[in-house]
Amino acid sequence: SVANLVNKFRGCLAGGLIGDCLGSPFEADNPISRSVLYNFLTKQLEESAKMFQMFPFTDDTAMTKSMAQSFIELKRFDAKDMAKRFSVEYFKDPKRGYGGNVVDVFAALRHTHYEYPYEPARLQFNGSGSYGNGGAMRTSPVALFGFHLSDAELIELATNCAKITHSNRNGYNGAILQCLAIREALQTQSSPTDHSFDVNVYLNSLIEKMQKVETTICTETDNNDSHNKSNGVPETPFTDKLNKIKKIFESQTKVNELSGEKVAYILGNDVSALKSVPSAIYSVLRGQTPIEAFQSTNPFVRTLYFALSLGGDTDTIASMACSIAGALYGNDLIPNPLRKHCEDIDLLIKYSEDLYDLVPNK
Ligand code: F2R
Ligand code: MG
Ligand code: MG
Ligand code: MG
Repeated sequence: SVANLVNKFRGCLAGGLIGDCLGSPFEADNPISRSVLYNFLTKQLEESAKMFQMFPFTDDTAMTKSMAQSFIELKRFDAKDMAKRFSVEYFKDPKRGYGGNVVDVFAALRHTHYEYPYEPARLQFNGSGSYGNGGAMRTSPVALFGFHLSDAELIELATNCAKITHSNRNGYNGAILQCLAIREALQTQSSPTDHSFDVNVYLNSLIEKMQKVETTICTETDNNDSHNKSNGVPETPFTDKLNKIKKIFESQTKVNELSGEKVAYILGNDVSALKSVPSAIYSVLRGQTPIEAFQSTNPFVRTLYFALSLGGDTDTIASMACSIAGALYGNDLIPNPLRKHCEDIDLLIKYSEDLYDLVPNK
């Protein structure tokens, strides 16, 4: 059993919201200005602010909320229900910064009355499917609802949830990795005194699981075999990136040397899942040790700072990083001022508690 699991559930959804709301003002800044970021985050951390500026959430959280609602109301996974919630939410409130092409999926889902929830996504990009990070960015409710599942069951659930919009192998595998990273964080007990945990144990577990995911032979329903294999050997791009991260973390000197800009160059910072999920995971691990450019003793704050410092798809990378960090450290470590800046924080906390209530045999 995990100590204070409900606190970790709350931290996961609160963290994801904070990363999205505080990251979206910088989305597409590439590179991001150090001084602007320093001043911004310093300001959002002020305890005694007269007024807390409210930052709206974007598509990342809109879709996370739909996922959570579907699990909470049905107490099971239903692809049609989830597809309908995504689509209805989009048409109700379309100006949330959705991806350029996923909106066609929402239109096609509505047009076909959600009868074939996987069809529109399969047809995207001439049948190759989206490899955007939209499946990964909304996956936290899967890790919470599926907390008690076996790896194989959790992976299947994450895949089926992602494929409603993202049928490209790298699109749904990114969602699987993000989901596994959150579940691993929920199961990891960081030190009650200095919040440390074993980075190597954490990474090795993810590498072992992703290796299995990426080397498993694809079924005929996968529509992008050309991406999967070269010379009969399955490609393992996510596993390769995790191994790159592992190599960097073998030397603390190397870790200290790498600025956000350099990490963005090595791992990526764009809207594709492959060039954002590993960067989010890196940011969480980077949060374990001090950051010269932003002095904070709080590893959640350091994670947020580093994720934003990558630039590019900041709302999504920070949201994914902070949902993992929140799952690791728990809600109590998240500074109160940060949450006060976020639209719908109380609702996300409520959803995390509702999802916790659904976990059997706690
Ligand atoms: N859309 C954005 N940000 C840019 C604009 C918003 C900004 N606030 C502004 O207005 O200035 N952010 C959101 O989108 C990302 C998630 O996107 P998702 O859900 O994966 O969408 P989509 O459309 O499926 O994919 C995104 C783009 O990736 C490229 N792409 C994907 N698969 C492709 C393929 N097989 N071949 C070629 N290109 C592919 C396309 O350019 C898609 O438009 C998050 O950042 C979220 O915050
Ligand atoms: Mg967004
Ligand atoms: Mg698609
Ligand atoms: Mg984004």
